[in-house]
This record gives sequence, C-alpha cells and structure tokens, in this order.
Amino acid sequence: MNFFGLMFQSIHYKTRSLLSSLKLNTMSKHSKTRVNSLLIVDVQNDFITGTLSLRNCPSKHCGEDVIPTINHLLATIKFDVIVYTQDWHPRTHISFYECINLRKHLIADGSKIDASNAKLYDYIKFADVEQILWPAHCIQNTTGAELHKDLHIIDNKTPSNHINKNTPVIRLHKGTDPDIDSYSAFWDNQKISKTTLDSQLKKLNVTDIYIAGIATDVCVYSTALHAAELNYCTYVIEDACRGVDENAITEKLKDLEEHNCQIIKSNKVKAVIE
Ligand code: VGL
Ligand code: ZN
Repeated sequence: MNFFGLMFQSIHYKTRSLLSSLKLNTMSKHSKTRVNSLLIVDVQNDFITGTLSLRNCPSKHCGEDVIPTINHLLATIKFDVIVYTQDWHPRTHISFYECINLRKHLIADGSKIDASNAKLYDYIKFADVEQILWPAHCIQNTTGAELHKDLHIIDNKTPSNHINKNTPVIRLHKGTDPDIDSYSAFWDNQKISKTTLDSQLKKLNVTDIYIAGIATDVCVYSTALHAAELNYCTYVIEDACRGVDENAITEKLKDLEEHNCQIIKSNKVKAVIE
C-alpha cells in the first residue's frame, strides 16, 4: 500500500472508532436514564421530642439533626419524586407496651416474659410473632404523629428551587392495622400485606431510591432492605438518618450493604445523581 493508501486507512479506522465510541456513549447515557426519588422516613414529633424520643433510647440521638440535612438535599438536588412516610398507629396498636393486657391471651405458652413482668423495649412473642414493646407512639391524628414543623414539606404551595410544582409528592401512612407492626414503607413486618408505595413508584418509573430519616436501625433499615429486594437501586444517606441504638445501627448498615444497598454521605448524593 502506498503512502496515500496508508493515510486513508488510518483516517478510516479513526473515524470508525470515533463513531463507535459516540454510539457507545449515547447508548450508555440512554441505559443510564435514572428516575430518582428521595424517601423521607418518619420524621415525626414522637421520635424527636415525644414518647419514643431517640434521646431516651440507647443512642441518645437528637432526631431533629436529620432535618437540616434533608432540607438541604431538597433545596439543592432535583429529585424526580419525593416520598414522606408516617408511622400511623391506632390507639390499641400491638407494638404498644401500654396495650399488653389487651393481648395477654396471645402471649406464647411458656414465654419467659408475660404481661405482668414485661418491660418497655422487651421482645415479646405474640403467637409466633416477635414484637418489641415500644412506648405508645405516633397515634393517628395526634401531634406526636405529625411531621416535624421544620421539615420542608414540598407541596404545590412550597416548591423548592429545584423541585417544581409538578414534582410528584407521595404521602404514605403505615402501621395502621392494630394487630400487625409495619417498619417498612413497602410491607408489614410479616410481609402479609403490601402498601401501595411500590406500585406508585413503578408507575412513575422510579429506578433509584435515596433514603433518609428515622430510625436508621428500624424503619429506615426495613424500608431499604425491601427497596433493594424490589429491584430499586437503593441508597441510604447515613448522615441524614438517626437511630435507636449505635450497635444496631452499625450492624444493620452492614447488613444493608450485604443486601445490595449503598450507604452514602449526603454531600455525595448530588455527584451520583447529576
Ligand atoms: C419506628 C419504632 C417503632 C421507626 C416505628 O419509625 O423507626 N421505630 N415504630
Ligand atoms: Zn411504630
């Protein structure tokens, strides 16, 4: 091949590789079309200053510390969908220590703990279901069940710089059945009934879920575990969460990593999304 032949061949190859890399780029961009949601779990008065305040739990956390971090995420990142969940129990909920006498007959035979010696935060077995005895909390339509007043609630009247009035906002109540507890926003603790959250998110084509809120080792944990199980790309924003017990928090976050969740810091979220 003469000089011109070689030149032509080299240009030809360069053009081909340029074209194929362009194609690859657009393909990977396309396959990377993500629909991002921020799921804000149970930022409710009772977990912050009320009957189940994290301050009185082994962690001694201040639940309100999640609020500036979540508000900053809402103010600076364009999420496609926002979800607020609320623990929303009837007065006689199975998880309430104060209601143990209502369910004396369900305590398993031979249980070391019975209604007379049970203490707050004990694990008790009702039939064959283990239940922690929490202080009564987040009772429907009480102040304790309300979202904290400083949390930015996105709605039509108060969009943020990045989240406009057309951004879908989902509000979800969980734990409404008196006889079954529900830590996760997707399923009750026995996985008997599923909430509407998965179908609402799938309808909106959500692919990625970023989770923040309370409590890291309880409702955040169960929600993240189920989100990953339901094939969402799942992130837990560690510093936007607070929990009940430090040891449990460490253990549960490790477990989430082993179940396909990614634990990230709030200052890294923007770079992952944009
Ligand atoms: C929660 C304990 C009991 C939570 C709910 O939101 O993490 N914790 N109920
Ligand atoms: Zn609860």
